[in-house]
Amino acid sequence: MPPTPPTSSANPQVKSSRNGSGSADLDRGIISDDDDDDDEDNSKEESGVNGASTTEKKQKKRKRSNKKKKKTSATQQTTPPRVPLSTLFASDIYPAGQLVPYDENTARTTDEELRYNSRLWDEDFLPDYRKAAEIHRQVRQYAQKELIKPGTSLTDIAEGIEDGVRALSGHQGLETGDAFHAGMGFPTGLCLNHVAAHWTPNPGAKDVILDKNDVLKVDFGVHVNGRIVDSAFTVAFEEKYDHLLTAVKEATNTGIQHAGIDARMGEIGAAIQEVMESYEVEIDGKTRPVKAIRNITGHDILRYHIHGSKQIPFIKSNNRDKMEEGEVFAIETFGSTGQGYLTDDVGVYGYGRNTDISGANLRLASAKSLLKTIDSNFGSIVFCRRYLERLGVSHYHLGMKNLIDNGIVESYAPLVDVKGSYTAQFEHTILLHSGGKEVISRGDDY
Ligand SMILES: [Co+2]
Repeated sequence: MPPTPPTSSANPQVKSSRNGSGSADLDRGIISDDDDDDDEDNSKEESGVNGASTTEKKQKKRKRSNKKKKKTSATQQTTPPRVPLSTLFASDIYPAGQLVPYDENTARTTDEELRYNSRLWDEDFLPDYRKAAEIHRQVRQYAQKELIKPGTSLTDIAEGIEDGVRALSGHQGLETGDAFHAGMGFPTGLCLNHVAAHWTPNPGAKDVILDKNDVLKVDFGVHVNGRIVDSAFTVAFEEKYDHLLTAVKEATNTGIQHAGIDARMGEIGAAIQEVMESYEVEIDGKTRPVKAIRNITGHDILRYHIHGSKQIPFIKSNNRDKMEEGEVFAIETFGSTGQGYLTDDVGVYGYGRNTDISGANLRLASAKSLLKTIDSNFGSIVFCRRYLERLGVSHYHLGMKNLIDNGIVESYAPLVDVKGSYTAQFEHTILLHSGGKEVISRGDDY
């Protein structure tokens, strides 16, 4: 999910909790260079590769989660995915993402044990992040195989993804405060063709049916204790879009490759743009260059906040901000056959609470009660109308308008290039360890 074009909601808040020693997580770290851990989850688990040296701390943790597990003996994920990850991974050890050492000159340590961790993270940081990423992989791979087909409605795809995420995270989010433990990190984005970002089905609107000529961007987030994994992919059924998808996938991987401690945003953007714009596509007899979209960016991710204040452009710029150890980034790129510039469309994607502004001065009763619902169920997590309605909230439009007018809630509009154009997106979340980066959302699909 990209930030909205004019740098909005600059409310970076607290950076994740930064107490505790970094080494407590080491025993969970799976030090391997495997690209795709997905297929090996169970075998790793059984052979104990990950759990060799367990600390006292972790044993305590296991006791807590074992209670749940004994109720079921399932060891395999179901279709549709409904088995909580805490059941599938009996010791609460989740697979690491793709681990990539930094270039020698930026490496802060040569100690393997310290390399894939950071003293800036608390002991739950990595396990929570790896769990969220595994939920993302399992749900998206189910969606790719079973859900995303021509003739399916976008509502069915969105709900299929969201039902999967909530089941695997073990939190339906229906009771007050439950969604803060784990669940959706932001509303499922399902954007067709010239719609690049920030579109999700709304209740009461005419449903949209996926067509075989469509280019669909699927962008969803999973969080565990506020650690948000933000990852997206693009699906097309017709061969004519292959170059567009390849250009964007390679551009995103280039961004990931250039990311690291002290890497500068403008330089990463330049590398992304060069790869992206080396492609052209022929669609229905017309050849068009692939343009890197220039007015949205990748971004850092803070705890419970999908957007921090750092931006990673897809184009060359003089942005000299640097990446730092311990930070989390959504590395995403968008390519387009259109103008490469996005504008707001009509409609609403979702809403985000501006946690800097209090609702103490609100006068309208419907706004006050809606804000209470928002603060007790979403906090700073971006949500959409479908999420309000599944909580039984209705007649919220007037109250919402009042919250928006007072700057307490921000609403997000769909972002579109020109009609008739096609846009594509790929996105991964990366963690900057002290001696290497972890592409936490990497899978064997992308
Ligand atoms: Co994003």
